[in-house]
Amino acid sequence: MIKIATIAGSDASGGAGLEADLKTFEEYGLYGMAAVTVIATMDPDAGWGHQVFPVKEEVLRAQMETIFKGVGVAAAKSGMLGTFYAVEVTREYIEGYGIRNYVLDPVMVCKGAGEALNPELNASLAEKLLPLAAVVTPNLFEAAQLSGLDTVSTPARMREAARIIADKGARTVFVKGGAKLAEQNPSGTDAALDIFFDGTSFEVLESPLIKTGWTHGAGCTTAAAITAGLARGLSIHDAVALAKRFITESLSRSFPLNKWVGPGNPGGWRQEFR
Ligand code: PXL
Repeated sequence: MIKIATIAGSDASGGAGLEADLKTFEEYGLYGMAAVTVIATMDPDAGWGHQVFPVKEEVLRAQMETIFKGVGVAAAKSGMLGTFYAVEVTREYIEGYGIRNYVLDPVMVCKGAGEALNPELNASLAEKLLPLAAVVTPNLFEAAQLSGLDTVSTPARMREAARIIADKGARTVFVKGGAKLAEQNPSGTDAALDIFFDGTSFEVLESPLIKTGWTHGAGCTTAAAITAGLARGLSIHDAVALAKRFITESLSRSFPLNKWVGPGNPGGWRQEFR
């Protein structure tokens, strides 16, 4: 059995965070483990507003010992870290255990939460974790934050951001244009367009745009799928390309949880066989 880990927040609503990661790992036939960094909750009496409760450093470290020292992994990803010590602990274990298959999902906001959670925290994440990442998976907002560009809203800007982010140490960069790019560039957009940069050349990855409002957890699922592909021995490029197919399938079967939110459906493809 191939073992894999996520270092991420728990999303109590189940669609994003480590819940999305573990569901995705399962679909790839892997044994998934999780170190919880924060617990995110949503308030049904306050328009689904998010609250984030960090897990104590001591508790995070104990989980990391269990996973990295106690078991060992073929690959790992990080998602919402939420604190400076979570960034530092992640760096220590990924570096200390020589995890080459490390995917950095630079989670800075929850969808709908609006703005960067904490610019200094994002800077720390960039400094400490980008140099360890086999792949970093920013959306357009995160690509702007990581690159320092004002806005990233066109494929040309996505390329420019990817190059800057690679210069900061990431081995490869996967900038996700997705539905956001299509929304911002409404002329002739039936594609979800993402860009992969391997440090030398760019590749545009396109799939049919799934027109749904229910996209909660799409970023987590994409990064988890890339990590799972790496754990299974795919090249970074092939892991990214397969993850793009996986998220398209997942989103094509997304569904609402309530009036505010709906997740993708990583295991949905199996329903065809039930
Ligand atoms: O989708 C970003 C995200 C990541 N991680 C956790 C979350 C969210 C958004 O809600 O709750 C734990």
